[in-house]
Amino acid sequence: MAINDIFQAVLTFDEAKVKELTQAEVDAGSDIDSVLNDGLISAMDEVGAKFSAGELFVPEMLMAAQAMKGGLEILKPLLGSGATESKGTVVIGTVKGDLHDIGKNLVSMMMEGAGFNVVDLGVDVDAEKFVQAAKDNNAAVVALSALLTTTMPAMEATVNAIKEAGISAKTIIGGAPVTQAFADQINADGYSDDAPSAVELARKLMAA
Ligand code: B12
Repeated sequence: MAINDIFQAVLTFDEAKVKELTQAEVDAGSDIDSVLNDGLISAMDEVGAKFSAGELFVPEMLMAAQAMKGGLEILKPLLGSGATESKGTVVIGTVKGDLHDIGKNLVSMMMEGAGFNVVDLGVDVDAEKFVQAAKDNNAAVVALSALLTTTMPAMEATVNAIKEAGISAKTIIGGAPVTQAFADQINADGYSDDAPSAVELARKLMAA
């Protein structure tokens, strides 16, 4: 019941309530996996479904992600202690020369909401930094964002650098000017056009 209240609080973008209810579950010794999966993650899945159905838009998705993050911050210390298993590591960043980060942050938050360990490298990230971070963190997925047509070549350079370094992580790309055709052209492993479908893509690639 209380876990369903967490789910509802995320869907009503009530960060204070999400934090309060999550803390109460932790204090009561509830199963952390259940708080995470049935409360926070399933709420973000619902948000993703509503976004795809055109019932919610980017501002609401950001608010829900922010609320979910409030709960996640409380669970994080417990998650790292082996109380529950991470679903894999995603290294994410906006490529070199590009400073746009709103979409990237949204993808990052949804990935966290889905239970992945997310290493966010920020903006203006060069290929070497992606390669190093993928190695250091044993990444399952490397996610690249670009909002400028002029920085799309940096995506190609990064995908190539990752493959040349022999890193097995799957590369996924996105951002307003990016398309599936471009992903195919540069041999990226996947493309998606919004944050919820980026989560689905990461899940699919990790399962493969
Ligand atoms: C906000 C904004 C800015 C802000 C950025 C603030 C910030 N912190 O990000 C500021 C003002 C700084 C800015 C600067 C510039 N901008 Co600007 N900016 C925008 C704007 C209006 C919105 C972008 C945005 O945040 N959208 C909302 C998010 C949620 O959407 P999104 O990023 O597409 O992300 C979604 C998906 O694409 C996907 N996704 C995103 N990343 C990833 C990654 C993966 C792996 C996956 C799977 C999916 C995925 O999921 C996201 C969530 O659903 C766009 C216009 C537009 N409509 O896109 C122009 C736009 C991108 N900017 C543009 C330009 C030209 C610039 C400047 C060069 C302007 C200038 N002359 O200085 C500079 C460049 C600075 C730089 N070096 O990066 C042009 C680009 C044109 C082009 N063809 O390249 C645009 C298209 C505006 C235009 N119509 O001219 N900009």
